Amino acid sequence: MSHTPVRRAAAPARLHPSMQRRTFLRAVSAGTVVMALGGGAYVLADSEDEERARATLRPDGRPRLPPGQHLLQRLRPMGGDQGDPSPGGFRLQVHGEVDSPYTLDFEGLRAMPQVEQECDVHCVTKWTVLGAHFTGVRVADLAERARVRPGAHYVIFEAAYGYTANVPLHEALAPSVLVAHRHEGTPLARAHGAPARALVPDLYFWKSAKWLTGVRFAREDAPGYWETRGYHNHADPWKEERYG
Ligand SMILES: Nc1nc2c(c(=O)[nH]1)N[C@H]1C(S)=C(S)[C@@H](COP(=O)(O)O)O[C@H]1N2
Ligand SMILES: [Mo]
Repeated sequence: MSHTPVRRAAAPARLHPSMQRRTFLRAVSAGTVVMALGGGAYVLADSEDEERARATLRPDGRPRLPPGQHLLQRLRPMGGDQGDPSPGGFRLQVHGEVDSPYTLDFEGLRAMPQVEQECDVHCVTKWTVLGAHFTGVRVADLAERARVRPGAHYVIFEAAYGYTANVPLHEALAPSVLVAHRHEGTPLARAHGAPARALVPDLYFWKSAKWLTGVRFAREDAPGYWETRGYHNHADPWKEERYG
């Protein structure tokens, strides 16, 4: 893993120390690329965009920008143990508490109904990207094909090197939850989970497992990689469910 919970928690404080935030934003302008101390480039959005996003409501009534979040213009690669990025090597196991388990290769994934969507993503390290574009297959469609049993209550996303993330079934079946393989009009970059990742826009981004290898429907909850390392089991950005 490229960062421990302690380093993750420290990163946003370094970028946006709350007392110095105004000074910080005066010193840079929108589009400025800021190199963080820990490495990695941040592209800052305009602070007026940020205030506007705080004041704007989503169709579900929640603010566009969840509490404590700041805008970035682009996804920031957050690291992780990269799996095989080649579409040829891709296998997605859809299994668990289902009557019809199956495995999809990349062509199989592309043969499922494709959804193109615009959505916002929120990282627990306090950055948000508004209006990101992804293409992929709804977890709801994968579930329907697998004939999920009534006893299933969770989805466990399984990824390379044993990374997992747990999501309550009813939330994983939301239309915005995808197995995504394209981002901003191009195949997913390796750092962002190529060839396919989970996308759960309305929970903190750690739930969106990159280098996805499986979607497991489960009777019992199974806290995953970050959930067993001090992070919240549910991860709702509007409730600031950051730490467990
Ligand atoms: N397999 C895997 N998926 C992962 C991670 C990881 O370490 N391994 N990190 C998570 C975290 S903490 C975040 S914030 C997002 C970051 O996605 P990005 O690198 O595309 O911005 O991926 C999530 N998915
Ligand atoms: Mo994260």
